[in-house]
Amino acid sequence: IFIGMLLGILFGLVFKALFHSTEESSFIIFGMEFSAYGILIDGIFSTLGAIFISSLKMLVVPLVFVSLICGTSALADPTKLGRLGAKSVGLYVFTTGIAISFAISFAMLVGPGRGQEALATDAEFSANSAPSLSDVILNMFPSNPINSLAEGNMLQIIIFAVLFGVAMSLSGDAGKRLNSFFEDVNVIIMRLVTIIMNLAPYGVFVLMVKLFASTGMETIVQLAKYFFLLLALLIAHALITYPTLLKLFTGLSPVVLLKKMRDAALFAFSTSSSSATLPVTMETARNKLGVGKSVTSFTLPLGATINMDGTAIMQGVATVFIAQVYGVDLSSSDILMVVLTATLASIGTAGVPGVGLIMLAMVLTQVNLPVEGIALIIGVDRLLDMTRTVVNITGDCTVACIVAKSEGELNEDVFNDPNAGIKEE
Ligand code: DAS
Repeated sequence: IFIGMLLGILFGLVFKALFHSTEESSFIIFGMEFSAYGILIDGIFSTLGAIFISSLKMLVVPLVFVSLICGTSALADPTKLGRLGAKSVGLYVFTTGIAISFAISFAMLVGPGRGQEALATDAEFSANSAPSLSDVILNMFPSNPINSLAEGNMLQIIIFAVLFGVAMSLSGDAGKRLNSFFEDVNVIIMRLVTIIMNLAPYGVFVLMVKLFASTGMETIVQLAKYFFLLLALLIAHALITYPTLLKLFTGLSPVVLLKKMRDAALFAFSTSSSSATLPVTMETARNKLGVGKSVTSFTLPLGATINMDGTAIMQGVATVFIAQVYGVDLSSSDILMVVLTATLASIGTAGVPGVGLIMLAMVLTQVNLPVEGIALIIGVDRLLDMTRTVVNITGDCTVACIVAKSEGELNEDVFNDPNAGIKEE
């Protein structure tokens, strides 16, 4: 994808240098005047780019609906939920809320997307009349879930999927049969995500050509600001927020936790998948951090599904960045909507590569921003995805330690033993 982006930028800049105005780019055939811009950039590249963006948007509703049902029905088992679940879910949502609030605040402060005149876009932006909080809450509950699915009303889809999943978990065998059906559908949808992500290098290439043939170097500067701001926020969340919470809630040494996370962090970085890293995360928590079995086997699988602070940080920064590039001022109710949508969205999506970007399409839709804005950042997303996956699992382990300590299920001798869990050579 990164190479697709570089080639697209290069081709776009060369095309802009050769035909910097549409006049130079025109030619006559059979007495008719044609423009290279018209045929190539506004025609072929624009159409192919739009097809790629639509294929990303196509996945959002089924991905959120099915993975949320799977996630909720597996977790909402009342025998399991109880105190342990309430503490885990509470801390996960709390850390995600901190993550996205910091992300949005710094993105609005630094303003990575401010600069050249705003990119033109054909998507009209309804000036968001600030709906009252009660309207926002009321509108979250679907009067007709089929309509919510058809319209892609994501907050309503999320609420319906969570309620449906809870009902399934309370419905004995019927719920179990339906859960295995949705698990199978989830596998197919994840396969679809992989197929679409395989098309990404080509999609990014055409999107970058179109973007850089019409803009130029300025956009690269904005992209660099976005990249480094997001990287800094991800690292800050992992090295400041989590250590502070660990110290505050347990008095344990954050340095020990981060050191023992090394193997799991490297695995998460290389796979970009919290789910794939889960076995390593659980082994680390159990054998190196001294987290008890019941906490390890409940809180960590829960975290791999519902706790994606790194992803929420990306969605906060990316939404503000795209709004700035398109010259849209996000109102306070928009900001609230982004926090709500990104926090709820991060609850249901499985930890696989690139899923955060597909969820971004949902957040952008929810605040009427053009999903095409994803084209701006998709080229640099892979490295950021690897980094935010590390943040996601670090959050999971931090919460697991806090919950274990509060349940008296943390073996501090193991936690403080530098050689704990190291396989005897
Ligand atoms: N790759 C996802 C994960 O596994 C994160 C993301 O896509 O944002 O956590």
